[in-house]
Amino acid sequence: MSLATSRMVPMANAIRALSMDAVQAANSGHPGMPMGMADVATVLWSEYLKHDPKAPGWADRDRFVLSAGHGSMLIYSLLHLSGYERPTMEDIRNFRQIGSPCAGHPENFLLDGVESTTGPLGQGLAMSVGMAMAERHLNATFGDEIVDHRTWVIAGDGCLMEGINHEAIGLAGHLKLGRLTVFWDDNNITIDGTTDLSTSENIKARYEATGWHVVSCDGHDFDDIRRAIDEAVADERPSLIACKTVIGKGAPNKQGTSATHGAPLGDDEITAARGVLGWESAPFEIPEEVLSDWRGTADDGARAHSEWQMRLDGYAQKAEFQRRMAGELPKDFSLDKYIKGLIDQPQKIATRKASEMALAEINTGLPETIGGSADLTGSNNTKAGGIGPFTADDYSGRYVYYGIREFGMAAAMNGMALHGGVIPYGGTFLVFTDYCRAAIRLSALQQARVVYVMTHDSIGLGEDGPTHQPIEHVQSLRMMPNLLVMRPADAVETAECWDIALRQPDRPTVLALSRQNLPQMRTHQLSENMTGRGGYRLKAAQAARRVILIATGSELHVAMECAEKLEADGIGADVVSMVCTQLFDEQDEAYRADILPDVSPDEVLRVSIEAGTTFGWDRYTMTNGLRIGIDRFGASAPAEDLFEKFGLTADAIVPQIMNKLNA
Ligand SMILES: Cc1ncc(C[n+]2csc(CCOP(=O)(O)OP(=O)(O)O)c2C)c(N)n1
Ligand SMILES: [Mg+2]
Repeated sequence: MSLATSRMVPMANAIRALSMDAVQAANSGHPGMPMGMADVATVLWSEYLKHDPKAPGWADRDRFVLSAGHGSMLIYSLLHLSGYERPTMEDIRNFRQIGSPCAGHPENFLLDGVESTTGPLGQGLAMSVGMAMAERHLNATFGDEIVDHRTWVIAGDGCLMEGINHEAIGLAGHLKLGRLTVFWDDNNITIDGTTDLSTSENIKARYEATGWHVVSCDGHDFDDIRRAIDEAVADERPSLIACKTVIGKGAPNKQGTSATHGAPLGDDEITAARGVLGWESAPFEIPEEVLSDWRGTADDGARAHSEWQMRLDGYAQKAEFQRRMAGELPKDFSLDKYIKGLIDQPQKIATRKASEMALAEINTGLPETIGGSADLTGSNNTKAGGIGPFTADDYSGRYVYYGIREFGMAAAMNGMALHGGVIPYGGTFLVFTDYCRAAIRLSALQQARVVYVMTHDSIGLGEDGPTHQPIEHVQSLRMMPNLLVMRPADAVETAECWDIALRQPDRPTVLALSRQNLPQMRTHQLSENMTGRGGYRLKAAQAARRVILIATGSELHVAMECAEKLEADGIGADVVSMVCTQLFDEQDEAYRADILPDVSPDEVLRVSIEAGTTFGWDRYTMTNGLRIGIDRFGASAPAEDLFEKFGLTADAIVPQIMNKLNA
């Protein structure tokens, strides 16, 4: 139901007032964008957005993504005004201060109703593509009665200028995600000034060329905004609504300029804006009738929610739907039997192949997985278990052909994971984690369960050479908070890694997998998922222990060969498989001290072996230890020749250990 313009104006001005006052109080923040988009947001939130502020987690709610995350006061205002429990006015007063959920940029884990963490421009829009994909997939799985919602995005010039925009809209256009609508805050302003400083692009033509429906409106005219949204909703393509707006609208001397983008307006300008807007309330006070109009807008959503709840209650698959939306694995899901089969019949295979075999089990046992690859399906071995393609004609498919869009894939997977109901995984070459990195960082920050299947994890990929051979990648990813980086050594560890990754409701995992075949190191049953310990002793010293070899992935068998040679000389050597440093670091001190005892290198020498940078391995070898690795770019040659060239063989490593022991 739409209210009279005379009542809509103060509703929008409430957003403007809260935004300029909160930014002023914090002495930092971005008033321009919320003030410019206040009218569009008011129409969207009061008349179109399907949500229930009293039940922010309602599964069939529309998703709203503020891709222009710097305008965070816009969403904080909208949440407060429409009646969410948080943010309270006190939270808004404390905008950008310690402890306030009204952080500088919206963070999904701080506030219900903030669907994704935004701020890195372009990624919000790209994540919304994943949300729209998850919605269509669940719709195809559970039907219109249970899943039928839209994804709305507010994006700025910056979001549309970023390279990821191209990947994201290309995917959305191809997949005909008609329930996705992007409002472009077409204000001609970015930080440096007017957009003609840096772009002459015909954005509407680009979107049209990508299969989008495009419509324009005056972003300060409620009726025109409604008309544009109605057109967007009616069109079966994804829609871009170009909203012509004035940044900082309402600030009489600064509006329309980049001065309003990211700085407080100042007391004088705020006073002048109050005059122009006819806003007489003190800072952080909303007139009762305005608040009441805002709160009333939630009624439709509450009704839709209760009608939906009745449909769900009568739905045969209710429990399964709820399980998936809660992100819980089926109680009987287990890879134990599969792993036991591997132990009974050891396999010498690449870990990418082992991953495919594990995925065949996983995709059969877990209907919620959605796999994919950035055009490397046959190399990443990501299509397994008989899953079919996710296409515009069949959204029930569980395999996404992302095309050569690594960043877009990673961001879309974030959107899917945040949407809920699905567990996304996707592959490319490990070296191209660099292309995904900004999205991997957001997976970690947003606590999203995304599994990155990154194959060709070292010089072991061979002939493609240094452009394709990761050197610094595994180690640099290990630095990222809340990300598990796993480099399994064989088929058993690969299955264990998958099991762990799937059981992380609030963190992503990178699986670093080999192209080349690897012997199976785990040939007897151990009582637990050893990979869960992060690092574990694969072999204990037979002679008196003088050496601990710490290796990962394809170098674990090299470490075992070294240990055999050392033992033959009467030098006892442990071999530790350090599958996941993050999980190892999380073990209690007694466990870590047992695996890596804190004794002097004269007694026990620690040696790391990994076909990548040695940077940082002193964390486990200590300064006096020995670090075997590759501190230069790789080379193009058959893998075996490269391992020899770079000294990653037992014959090359053992003499170095002997030297060190005898020094
Ligand atoms: C990836 C990325 N690069 C740079 C920034 C810093 N930044 C924040 S807002 C902004 C300008 C964005 O312009 P626009 O989207 O038009 O926002 P408006 O000024 O209209 O609010 C920039 C460069 C960022 N947040 N993310
Ligand atoms: Mg702009």
